[in-house]
Amino acid sequence: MIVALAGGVGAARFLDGLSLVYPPKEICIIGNTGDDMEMHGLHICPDLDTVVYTLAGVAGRVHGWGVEGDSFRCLEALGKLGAETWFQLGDLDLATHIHRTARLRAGESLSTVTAAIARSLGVASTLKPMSDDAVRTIVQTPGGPLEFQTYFVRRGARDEVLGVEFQGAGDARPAPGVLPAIRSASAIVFCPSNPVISIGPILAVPGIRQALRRRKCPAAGISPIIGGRALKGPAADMMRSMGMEVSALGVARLYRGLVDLFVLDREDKRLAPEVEKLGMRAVITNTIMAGAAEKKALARAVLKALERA
Ligand code: FO1
Repeated sequence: MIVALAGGVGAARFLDGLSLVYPPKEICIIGNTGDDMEMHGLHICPDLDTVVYTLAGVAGRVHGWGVEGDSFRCLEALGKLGAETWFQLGDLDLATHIHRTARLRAGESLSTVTAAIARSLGVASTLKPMSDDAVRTIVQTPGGPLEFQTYFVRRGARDEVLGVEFQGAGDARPAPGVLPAIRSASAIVFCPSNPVISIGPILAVPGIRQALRRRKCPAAGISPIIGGRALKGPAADMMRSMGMEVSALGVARLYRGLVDLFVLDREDKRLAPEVEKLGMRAVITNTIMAGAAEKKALARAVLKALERA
């Protein structure tokens, strides 16, 4: 079983490619829930949903999140009622949030509900939230603390980031099956996700970082930063604001001791010697997933490198 640590869109694209070249049933995805939120009384899990929709083949094509071709009539109606509309929740997407919220309120755990939603949409891989307990990514800015989606979507990631806190992480327990999956994995992959706010919350859940450090199988990290830029999301701005080097090397430093291989784009091949000094083998390949062919090629390159590790 390959265990993949995943954030949102970048991870989902990689996992889509991986599922095309590796048996999906043999993939266990541990998803970030730090950017979950409550809105309109609903429990929204953007990263888990992005992974599910992508693997189910229904994700929005332009942004990578939400449901392709979704309409926004409910949101329009909510706006007329004076409710907040800055977070684009489509009508079909809302069905997921309504269903999840109802089941959580009835007492089911987030991992049970997540598995059921993934199964209902035809996803063959196992998808687990990092924890069933609430962990919330809080971004510290000069104007005060902001919930992640407020920082990212509502305020357009324009605030300086002084720090990031994963509220509740200290008391959170890994979701059932997360630690056993890591312990019995044949390989571990850190998907090309934001290392600070997508992978960071997963590593902050007590026990997960330790289990990864004690792994008995090879682990690979994939850089979401190419040529000093993030293809998607606020990773580059956040890393810069927090005084980290905005480069694949900066990401590799965050994964020191947790991975044996680090995959970086051809554009960054000059960083390979520095990456290797961190005690991980640098694997250079094209990491831009423009289409199915590139996604599959990246997944194959990662699998090949893991086999050799
Ligand atoms: N991202 C945006 O930039 N704007 C949105 O309005 C938005 C809505 C949204 C709805 C459902 C969902 O699952 C994801 C959504 N995202 C939106 C993406 C999300 O904010 C981020 O990409 C992740 O949280 C970071 O991984």
